Amino acid sequence: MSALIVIDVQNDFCSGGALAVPDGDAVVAPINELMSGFDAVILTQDWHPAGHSSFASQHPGKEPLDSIEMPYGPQVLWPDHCIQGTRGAAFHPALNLDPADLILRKGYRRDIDSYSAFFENDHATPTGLDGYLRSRGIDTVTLTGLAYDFCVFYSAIDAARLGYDVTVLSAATRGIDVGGSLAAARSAMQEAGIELI
Ligand code: VGL
Ligand code: ZN
Repeated sequence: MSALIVIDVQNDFCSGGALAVPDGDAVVAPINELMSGFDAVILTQDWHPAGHSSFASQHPGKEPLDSIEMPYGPQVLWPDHCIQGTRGAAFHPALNLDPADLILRKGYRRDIDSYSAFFENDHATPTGLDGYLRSRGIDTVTLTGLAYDFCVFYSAIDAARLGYDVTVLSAATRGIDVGGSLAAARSAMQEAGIELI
């Protein structure tokens, strides 16, 4: 059984958004096309409370894209984005939501970020997605969405670690590229046995 996992196709990651991924809007059309070809369609939604600890605005003297040490490890700081209930946190208006079986929110705890759809950034606190997929008999996942080198990347690595057969559809993702993160993500995924198409 297969699932299409669509990561964070939200206004704040698209053109005009608070954390716009270059050419982010381009993922919407191919994702809409793909949705009918899977046993399950799952959308994730980055969903932060105002004042989230991943926001540079919460750390005096820090700028977006600076990195800091959090109790759970290193954390890149971001502009305020995807605040719960705001237009920026809403899905891209052209994304087809109707085929979605599950919409999974993440990053909703103030003190910890969650790039991966499977675990928060301590790499230990589960989001519940693994249990959902397993109980539906899903063993094969295809990842799309934003951003290639953050939430798509961490989701793909965790999925592979959890034993899923993982494909990342590059044509349906776009990246941010902070300090070589795009190339690093690509090689780490290759090493983890993830199929990159
Ligand atoms: C993301 C940075 C911060 C993502 C989410 O969806 O890749 N990146 N929050
Ligand atoms: Zn975020």
